[in-house]
Amino acid sequence: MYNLNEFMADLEKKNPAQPEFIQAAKEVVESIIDIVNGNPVYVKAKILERITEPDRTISFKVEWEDDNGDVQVNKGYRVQFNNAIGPYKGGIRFHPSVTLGTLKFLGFEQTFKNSLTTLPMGGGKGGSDFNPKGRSDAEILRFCRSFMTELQKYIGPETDVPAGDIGVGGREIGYMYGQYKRLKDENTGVLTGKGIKWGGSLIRPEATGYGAMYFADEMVKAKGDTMKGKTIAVSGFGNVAWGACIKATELGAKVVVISGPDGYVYDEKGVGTKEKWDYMIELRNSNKDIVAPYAEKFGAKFFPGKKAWEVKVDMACPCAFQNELNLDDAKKLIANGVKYVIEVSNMGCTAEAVTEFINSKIPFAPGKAANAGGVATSGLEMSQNSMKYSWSAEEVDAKLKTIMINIHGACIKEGKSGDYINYVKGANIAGFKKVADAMIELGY
Ligand code: 2IT
Repeated sequence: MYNLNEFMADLEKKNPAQPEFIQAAKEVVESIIDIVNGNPVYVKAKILERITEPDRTISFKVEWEDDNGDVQVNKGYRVQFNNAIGPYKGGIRFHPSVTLGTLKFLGFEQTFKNSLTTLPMGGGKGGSDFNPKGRSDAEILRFCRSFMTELQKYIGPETDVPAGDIGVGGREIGYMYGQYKRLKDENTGVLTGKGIKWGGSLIRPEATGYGAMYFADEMVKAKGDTMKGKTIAVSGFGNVAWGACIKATELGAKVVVISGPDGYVYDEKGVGTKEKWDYMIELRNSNKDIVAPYAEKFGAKFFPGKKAWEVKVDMACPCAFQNELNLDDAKKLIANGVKYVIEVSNMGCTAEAVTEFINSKIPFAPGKAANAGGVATSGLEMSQNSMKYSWSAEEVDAKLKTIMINIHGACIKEGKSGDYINYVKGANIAGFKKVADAMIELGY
């Protein structure tokens, strides 16, 4: 039988100085420990020790030359967390905050998220402490080439299929895939999030945000409510926030707050138009501040240095970074009458914030359920690559929607108690069971 505190103390001792990994593991272990203790097969199989230990962590050196001719050295990683149900699958993050501990948290989360998609994908994550901000196109190209020269030794279409994440979009996937093809002479689609002309899937760029709003729509319906007229606050201005704003608007809701590192804007006319997003993407691509120029151009109110969570809205959607929404933010949102919280970034809320939402009976969707549409559509890209075929946007979108509805159903099945759906518990139990059962059936 497992004891939560003893197990967590031991895990922390084995993984020192990795607070994000411990946070992610604790949330899952808390949700599943009763199920594990109630099943002697899980206990005998030492399933908790096995599921919290990555299969493999790979660390390598990335050397490249900047535009001044100076040599630069970065750290590169790939964490191959668990391949019980399919090839390792998960994004690559380029951000100065990236450490092995960050990627272990993300790879661990990815394992359960990928299980929830119903597609055969294991969990992995990779990245580098390289900071792409302010770098020229030529520097990005040289960095990506060098990163892939090393990474290609460890990945393959049946082994490990990386994709994008923060700091890695279509351009970076292109440069990395180009180098992979140069070295291997293969057209196996080993990365997802590829360009549409060279093996990518329609809908992949918008899939994470679209999927999150399909999930939100299900949450709202489960309360006998509707998305129509709901006001939403969103943080972030990448592909994920963009997809969420567009789909939320299509569903009849209104995104009134959008935030970036320089503060947030309150735009009572709504953020979700193509013209507004094209402008934000133009600013982002030229490495400029986004929120202040947006406010000026579209006559919205700008709140410099403030977080999006102080505004009265019906729905809060963190779409930027881990732990971006803390206990104080949660209390402000609740005091202002927030009705739903959809975590679209990976572990976007601190553990204390999540507990506050759940104790206040606010429907709260964890990232591993709400943002699973991104990797699910990566799975659909893999299917299309294997078939040497491509589906229409409508076909991919319909499959994505069905997957999100099914994930919501799984959360209800495992997380509903009385009239409250605990989506954290539901997602963790549903994601865990499939991986754990597969591990047991496969032996060790
Ligand atoms: O966090 C995520 O699920 C992603 N960054 C997408 C991973 C993928 O393989 O598409």
